[in-house]
Amino acid sequence: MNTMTINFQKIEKKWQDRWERQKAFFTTEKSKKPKYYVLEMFPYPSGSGLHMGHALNYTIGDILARYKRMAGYNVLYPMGYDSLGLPAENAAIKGKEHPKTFTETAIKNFIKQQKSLGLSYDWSRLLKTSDPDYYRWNQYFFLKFLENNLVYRKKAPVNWCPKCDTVLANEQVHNGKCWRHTDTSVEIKHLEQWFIKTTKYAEELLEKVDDLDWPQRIKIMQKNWIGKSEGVEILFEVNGKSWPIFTTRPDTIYGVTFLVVAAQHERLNELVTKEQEKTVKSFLKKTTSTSQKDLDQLEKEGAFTGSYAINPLTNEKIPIYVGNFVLADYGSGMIMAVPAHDQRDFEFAKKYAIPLKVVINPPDYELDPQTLSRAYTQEGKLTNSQEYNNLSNKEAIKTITDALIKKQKAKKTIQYKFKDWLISRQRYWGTPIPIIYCQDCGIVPVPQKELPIKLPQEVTFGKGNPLATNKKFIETNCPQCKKPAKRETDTMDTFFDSSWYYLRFTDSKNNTKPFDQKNINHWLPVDQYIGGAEHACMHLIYARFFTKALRDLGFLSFDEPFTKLFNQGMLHGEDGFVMSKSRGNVVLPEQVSKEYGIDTARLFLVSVANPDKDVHWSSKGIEGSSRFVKRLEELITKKPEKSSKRIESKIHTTIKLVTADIKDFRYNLAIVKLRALLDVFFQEPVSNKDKEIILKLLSPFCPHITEELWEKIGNKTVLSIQTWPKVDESKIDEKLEAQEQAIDNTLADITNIIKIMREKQNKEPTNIYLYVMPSEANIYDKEALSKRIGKKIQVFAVNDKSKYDPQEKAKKAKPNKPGIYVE
Ligand code: ANZ
Ligand code: ZN
Ligand code: ZN
Repeated sequence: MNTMTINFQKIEKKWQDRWERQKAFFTTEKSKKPKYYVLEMFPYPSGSGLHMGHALNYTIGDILARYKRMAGYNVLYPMGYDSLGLPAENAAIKGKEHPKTFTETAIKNFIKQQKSLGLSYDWSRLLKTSDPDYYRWNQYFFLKFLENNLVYRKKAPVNWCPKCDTVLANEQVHNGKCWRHTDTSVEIKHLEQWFIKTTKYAEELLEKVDDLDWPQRIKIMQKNWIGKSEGVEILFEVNGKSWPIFTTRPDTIYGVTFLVVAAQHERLNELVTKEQEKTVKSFLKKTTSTSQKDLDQLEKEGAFTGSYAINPLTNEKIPIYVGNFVLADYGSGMIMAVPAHDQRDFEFAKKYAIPLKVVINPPDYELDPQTLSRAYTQEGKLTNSQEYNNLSNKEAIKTITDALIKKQKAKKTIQYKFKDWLISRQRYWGTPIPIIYCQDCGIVPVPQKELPIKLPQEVTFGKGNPLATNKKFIETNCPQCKKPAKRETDTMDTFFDSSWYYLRFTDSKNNTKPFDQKNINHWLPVDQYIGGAEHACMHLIYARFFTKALRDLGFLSFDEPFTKLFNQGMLHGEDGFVMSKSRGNVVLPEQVSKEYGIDTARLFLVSVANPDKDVHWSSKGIEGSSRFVKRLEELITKKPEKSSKRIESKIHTTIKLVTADIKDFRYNLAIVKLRALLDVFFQEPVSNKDKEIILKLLSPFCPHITEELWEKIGNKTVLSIQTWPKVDESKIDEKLEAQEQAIDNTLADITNIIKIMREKQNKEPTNIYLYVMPSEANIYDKEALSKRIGKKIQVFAVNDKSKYDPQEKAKKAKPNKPGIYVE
C-alpha cells in the first residue's frame, strides 16, 4: 500500500458514518456492565466555532471514554450546549441577528465540528439550555426552591448605564464606564432581585471539599470562595443607638482610632450630619461598586460623616468615616479601623491624617507610631491596652472577647464571604423567571402546569429590559384572583442552567419530569468531570449547591455531583500565547485535518505534555505525529509470522503500562510507550493478533485510522467497541524488560550529558564510551546504540584491560547501569 495515498477525509467520514449508523456509542441504562459517567464541561456555542484549543479539551475526555468503553464499562459520554447567555444577546443589540438564530447556527456548526473530531458522544442525549424543553425545568426548580424557602427577593445594587437605560453585567463595565458608551459612567442602582439561598449550605459545601478527589488548588479556591471566618461582633454606640462591627481581631480594640461604614450601607444616612452632607455626597458620587477582590489594590477613599462612636471598652469617642474599602454585604458593613495594625486602615489613615495608635509590639523591639511606614500585622505583645498589656495578642483575642461578652457588648459570630446567589438578570436570552405580580395578591408563582413560560420572539434590544418591551408577554392574569397582572421580566443567570445539566443527560428527552429517578440512580454521580480551572468557583459551587438542595427536596440521594475532577491545560499557539480568536493565533482542526488527518492532530495534542499542563502547538511536532501514523499503516503490510518471545513480552508489558497511564491521564507517557512498541514491531516477527493488539491500544487516540487498519487486516467488526487487551503476565520476560529498560535509561543519560555539554560548555561531543558488566557485554550492542543516539558509541567490559577510560568511569558501573564517558 502506498502511504502517500491515504485519504484521511474519506476514512474519517467513513468511520464517523459507520459509528453513527451502528449507534456504536449509544448507551442505555439496561446494560449489565458497570457504569462510568465521563463528562466535559459543556460549551457555550460561540459564533466563531471550535479551534484546536477546544479540540484538546474534548480529545482528553474522548480518550478516556473510549478506553473505558473498551475496558468493559457502560459509558455515558454526552454533549450539550450552554446556549443561553450574553454573547448571543450582544450580537442582537449590535443589530446583527436574533439571539435564537444566532445560537442555532452556532450550535449546528459546533456539532459538525465536534463530529469531525471523531468524538464518541452519545448524540441521542444532546441537550441545549436555550430549548424550552430544557429551561422549563429551570422554572420548575425555581418554583420548588421558592416553595421550600430557598428563594427570596431583596434589593440589591446593580450597574446601570443611564444612556442604555439598562442594567449592565460586570463584564460590560470597563473601568467604571459603559462598554458601549465609553464616555458614560456606570451608576449603582438598587433593584428588587431574586436570590437563591446558597448560604444555607455554606458549611456543608466547605466541609465536604476535603472528601473530593479534585485537584488541590481547586479545593483551596473553593474554600477561599466560601471564606469562613470566625470572629466577634462588637457593639459601638452612636447617639444612643447600637452599631455592630465585625472583627477577627478584638485584641486590637485599644488601637481603634476611627470606624468606617460602607458606602452602600443601608443606615448610612443616620450617621451623616448636616455639616458633612455635601462632602459625603460628593464622595458617594464617585465611588462605584466595590467587590471583594480589589479591596487591597484599591486607592482607599472616603469622607468624615460628622458622627462619633463610643468604644465599648475604653469609652473613647472615635470619628466615623464612610469609605470605599468596606463592603456593605460582609459582616455588618462597618469596621473598627486599627491603622497601626491593618494595612487598609493604615493607607486610609495616612490619606486623611488620622492618628495611629500602636497596641501590639514585636517580640524584640518597640514600634514608633511616628515612623511606621506600614501597618504591623504580625503577632506580638499588647501595649497601650491597660490591664491587657503584655498579653500575647493571641491570648488577648480570647480575654478581650470574654470581657466584652461579659459587658454584653459582643458576641462570637461566623461570617462567610460566600453570598446568596443573585440570579436576576435584566436580560432577554435567559430563562424567564416564572413569577406574576398582582396588585392584590402580590407575588404569585406561575402554576406548574403553565410551564414553560417561553421567551417571546418579538422584543426590542438595547432599550431597557428586553422582555418588558413585549406587551403580550408581560400582560397576563393573576393565577389566584384572575385579575390583570404582570409577568416578571427578569431572566435567570445562566449558571442556573449549568448547575444541573449533568442530571438531565441521564434522561434528556423526558417531558413529564426533569429526569427519572431510576436513570439518576443508575448514572450519578459523574465519575470523571473534565474542565478548565476558570470554573473553580462559581460553576462548581453552584452545581454542588444544586445537588445538595435537590437531595434535600427528595430528588437525589447522593451528596456530591462530581466524584473526580480533572483540569486540562491550555493550548498555546506558535507565538507562545494562549490560543484564542482575539489573539489571532488559532489553528483550526479542519486545516490540520485536511493535510494530516484528524487522528494525527489528536495524537499530537496529547503527546506533547501531560494533559493537565499547557501544550504548545508546533508544526514540527505535527510532522512527528504524522510520521508515526504513517508507520502504523506500513506495519499492517508487514507479512504475518509467528510472534517472537521478545515481541510478546514487549506487547504485554506495554498493555500493562499504557492501561495505567490512560487511567491517570498520563496520555503523553502512554504515547511514548506505544511509539517504542511500534519500533519493536518493525524489528521482530509479528502475527496479525499482535497487530490487532497495538491497534486496540491506539484506538482511543487515533480512532479513525485504527478502524481502517483493523478492517484491512480482515476484521468486519467495529474496533471502537472491541474489548481492551488483557495482560498475560506469563508472556512478560522480566529479565529482558529490565535489560531493555536499562538500555533506555542509559541512552537517556547519554542524551542528557550531551545536552549539558552543548549548553554549559558549548562543546559538541564526538565519542561516547560505555563500561558494562562482563555478562552484559552482548546486550549493549554498539551498532544499535550508535544508531539510536546518532553518535559513535564504544562498549567495553569493565574488566577489559585494553579499554580507553581516562576518567576511570568503569569504576562507577553497576549491573544494568553502565559507566558513561563522553568527550
Ligand atoms: C479590626 C482589625 C484589626 C481587623 C486588625 C483586621 C486587622 P476576614 O478574615 O476577611 O473575615 N472587615 C470586617 N467587615 C468588613 C467589611 N464589611 N468590609 C471590609 N472589611 C471588613 O477579615 C475580617 C476583618 O476584615 C475584620 O477584622 C475587619 O477588620 C475587616 F489589625 O477589625 B478587622
Ligand atoms: Zn451604555
Ligand atoms: Zn391576584
